[in-house]
Amino acid sequence: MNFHETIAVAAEPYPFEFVPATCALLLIDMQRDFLEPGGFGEMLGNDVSRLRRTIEPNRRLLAAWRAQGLQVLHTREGHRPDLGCLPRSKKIRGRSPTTIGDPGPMGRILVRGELGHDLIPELYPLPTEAVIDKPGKGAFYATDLHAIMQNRGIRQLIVTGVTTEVCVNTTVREANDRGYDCLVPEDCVGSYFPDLHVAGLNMIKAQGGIFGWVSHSEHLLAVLQ
Ligand code: TIU
Repeated sequence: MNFHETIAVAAEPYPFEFVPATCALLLIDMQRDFLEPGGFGEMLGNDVSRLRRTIEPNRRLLAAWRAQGLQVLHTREGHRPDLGCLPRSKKIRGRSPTTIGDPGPMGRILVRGELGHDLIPELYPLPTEAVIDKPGKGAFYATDLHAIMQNRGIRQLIVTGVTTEVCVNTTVREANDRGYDCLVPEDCVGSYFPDLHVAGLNMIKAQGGIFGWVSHSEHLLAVLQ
């Protein structure tokens, strides 16, 4: 693979012009509390198997991506231990008896430094890969992701992770408004809600790719060699 050539990757609504040198793989919130049995997600009554099906495709894509020496970024949703970056609206929304910052099954829920907040071992970052701690759903809000991308010459993102219609969608929209091109491999993103997963992908690729492109990891693996 030539790092600087433009490679057409099969995608909807039309092929994605992949330039490896300027493209990063961005894994969104593959955290224990969202994915693992016994975590916060499951505690809220969600079926974590709907997210766990994304682990293996992400593992394969990440391995192929790393093997080519391409750039990788990870995000984690969570808050400072003092909860200074947790809006009251986010704390009380949902009226759950247990909310962000409270003791949960894997430490304080969505608090930085706690076990449940950490990334799952299957997709653990290498020391060279930036981990962006984000207080919101979008990876650009109140983070240095934009600066990191500018400093590293990143203009395209392959966005994977969870959940399709929440943090993945918000991040793709934020990236789009900043002038970045995003491709979402559908097997590498997941939602607790199948209908919202489909809707989330449709919203990205509708209207000629209004927010970006949707593809499958097999089309990326086919060119990562
Ligand atoms: N990462 C992410 O999507 N956080 C969420 O809160 N997702 C939900 O689906 N609630």
